[in-house]
Amino acid sequence: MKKRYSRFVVATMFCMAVLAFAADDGQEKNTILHQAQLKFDQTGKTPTEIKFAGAQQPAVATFFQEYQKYFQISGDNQIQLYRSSYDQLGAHHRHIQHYKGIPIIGAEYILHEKNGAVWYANGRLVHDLKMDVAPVLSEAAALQAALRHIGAESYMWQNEANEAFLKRERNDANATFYPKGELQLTSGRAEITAANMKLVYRFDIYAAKPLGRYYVDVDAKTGAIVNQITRIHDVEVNGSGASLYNGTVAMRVDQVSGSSYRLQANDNTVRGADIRTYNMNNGTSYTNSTDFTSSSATGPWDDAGVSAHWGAEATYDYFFQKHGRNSLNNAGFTLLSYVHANLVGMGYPNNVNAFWDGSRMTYGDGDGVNYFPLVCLDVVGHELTHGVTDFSSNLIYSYESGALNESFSDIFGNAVELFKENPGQESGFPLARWRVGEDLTANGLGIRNMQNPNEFSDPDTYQGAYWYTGSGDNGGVHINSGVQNFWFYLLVEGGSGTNDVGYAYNVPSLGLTKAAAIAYTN
Ligand SMILES: [Ca+2]
Ligand SMILES: [Ca+2]
Ligand SMILES: [Ca+2]
Ligand SMILES: [Zn+2]
Repeated sequence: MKKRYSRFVVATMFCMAVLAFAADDGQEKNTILHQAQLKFDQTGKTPTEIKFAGAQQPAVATFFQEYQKYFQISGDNQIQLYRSSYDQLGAHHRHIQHYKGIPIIGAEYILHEKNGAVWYANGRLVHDLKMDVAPVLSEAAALQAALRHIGAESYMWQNEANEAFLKRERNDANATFYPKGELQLTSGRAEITAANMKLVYRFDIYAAKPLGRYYVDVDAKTGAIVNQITRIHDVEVNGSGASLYNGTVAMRVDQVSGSSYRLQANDNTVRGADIRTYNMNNGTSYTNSTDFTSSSATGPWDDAGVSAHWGAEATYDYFFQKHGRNSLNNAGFTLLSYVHANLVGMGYPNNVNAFWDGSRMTYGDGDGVNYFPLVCLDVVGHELTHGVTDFSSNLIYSYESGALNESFSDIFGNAVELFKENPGQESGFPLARWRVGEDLTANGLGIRNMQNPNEFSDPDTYQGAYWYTGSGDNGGVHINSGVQNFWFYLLVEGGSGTNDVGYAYNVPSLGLTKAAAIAYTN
């Protein structure tokens, strides 16, 4: 088989070609890969792409058995699924190869699945690997080699405040910056081939002075440095700043240089998503927006910028800690906020608005008299929840589905606010907190009231008083939202009465956590 196979290499190197081998050496087994189109890497031995015809598509569960049979991969190799994502093309299952239980950096294969079958697969695995994977060096000795190599004056884990911050933010008493060595196989910067593989300890080393962050791969046999991957562009530190509505708040910021910081966090050490906040400088252009900068991680910062940045962090934390959701799409969607937008210049009647456009949040500054910048916690949470709703349901933004969409944003916007401002509390919240946007209005009344929607001429009863049937406001999405808003208030705080259509109700208080869990899974 090998001989005939090599004749095909030239034909398959740069284009897809159908391979149709006959078994001729007794070794080869019948597999569905015979009917597939394969494209090979430069060695001509490992397939970088495999395409299956309609009737000959394997199941995800059997793909690697077929692959193993076809290429006669030894049983020392295992394939592990580590992430699946879903979009309009179907499912994409990302796998990493392990050899004798140790992951091989960069040896990945992605199975693209539609209707339960794999129609296309791509990536690169390592064939014919034969090596001993018992380390000679201890992890501690390897770490000493890595630290000698970096040679920093001090490291993040040596500072108690940094360690305490990480434990608090991760809600994990064992969280630490102290590097843990992971045994991995890597070819360093060379091609991913069996001949180039080395057994290494990989350390994530975060230096405090001079600031820098690196993956350092130390040869587990010899102690030599195999690779250093700098993460210098992602030097994130603990900062703080004066917010507009919540006093001084803690947040993650990005150190651009020794004396320049900005409102970004892209290193994913504390949160599983990047969070970036930009200044539109009262303009209308996203591309002309600038970083919010400061000469110190602790400010001074633009206070509206701080509120938007910290609010995005708080919303991320709420959905992650309370609902196990990793950002808007549950897959680390980057949270982009644009503050000080000139909404009038963008076609709005005034600057009293904030919106989610499917990709980012945009915040206006209010009118400076009755309305302040729209970056208070329940409004930030409201806008970001539109993103969550976009990714998890098809609540069309008009009429009743739109009113539910709006209401979910009010519900989780206020849940973020209560989670952050009254940590651990389940009920008995200040009535003012059940308003929406109370912090951004000069009179403190906000723009809606979940506890008493009627105050703003919004209904609290389905088809009750103030129920809106017109076509304005996309069919009353910010009006009829009052019904579900009041439902949520009742679930959290409890209450009794008779609704507008004559039904008597008596609802016990479930508390915020249970009520939010019900709303989240609705
Ligand atoms: Ca990142
Ligand atoms: Ca509120
Ligand atoms: Ca009523
Ligand atoms: Zn909204």
